[in-house]
Amino acid sequence: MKTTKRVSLSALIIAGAVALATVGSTCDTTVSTILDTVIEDPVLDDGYLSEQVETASFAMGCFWGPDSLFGVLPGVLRTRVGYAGGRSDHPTYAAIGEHAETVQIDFDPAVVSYQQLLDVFWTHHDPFSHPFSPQYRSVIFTHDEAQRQAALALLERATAEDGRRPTTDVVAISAFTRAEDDHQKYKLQSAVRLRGVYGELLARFGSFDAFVDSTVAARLNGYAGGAASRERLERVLDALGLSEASKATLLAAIR
Ligand code: MHO
Repeated sequence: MKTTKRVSLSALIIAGAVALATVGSTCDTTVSTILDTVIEDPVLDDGYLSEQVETASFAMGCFWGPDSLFGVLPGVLRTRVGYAGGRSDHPTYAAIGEHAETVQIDFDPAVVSYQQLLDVFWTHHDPFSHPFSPQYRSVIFTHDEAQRQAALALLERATAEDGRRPTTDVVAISAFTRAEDDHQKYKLQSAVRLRGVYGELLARFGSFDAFVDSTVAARLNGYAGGAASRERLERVLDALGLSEASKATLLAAIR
């Protein structure tokens, strides 16, 4: 009897530890918070030419979810995931060192502002958490002085409102090393039910790198990861230039 009790207690402890570890590195996301305010997406097809392109980089835990979260936003031109903020020269997933998993976003500031991206960053992770590994820490990597000021102002506001200081660092971006191919657009690449759609995009863009850099792939990776509603998918589906078969696959796979 005693033994049974002890076993179930340790089972509980293990289950708790696993649950905590999962929370700390969750690779999933939820619907992007600014989708209610930024609605029209002029950037849907890859022929869109923006007058300006700005780049933003955020670390906020496992990068698979953030890739979807930002990729689905109007005005986002391209996303890629990689490693930044550490000291080693050629980080890889297996030898990440002190680098943090980072999503990098090219966007048209006439459609979506840096401030809006910052808001999405802020509301989709816990900036007060102490991650169990530097790989999953919270960092705003800034690309210029205006971004730095916006990031510092956000931290100041958050500290004043919450009373605690966020663990988020603000660091000028230096090297960014793109992660291995199998981490790029992970939600789209790994969805068994979307195999056909992924294949169609690879064929359309002709190379894996062109696929990664494509706006349509960024959006579809967003829908595959649950970063926007099904209703929104229905609204934009015809603008993505997909075959009827791929459209049907998407509608069947994404709820
Ligand atoms: N716990 C996750 C981490 C992946 S991630 C890109 C997994 O291995 O499934 O850090």
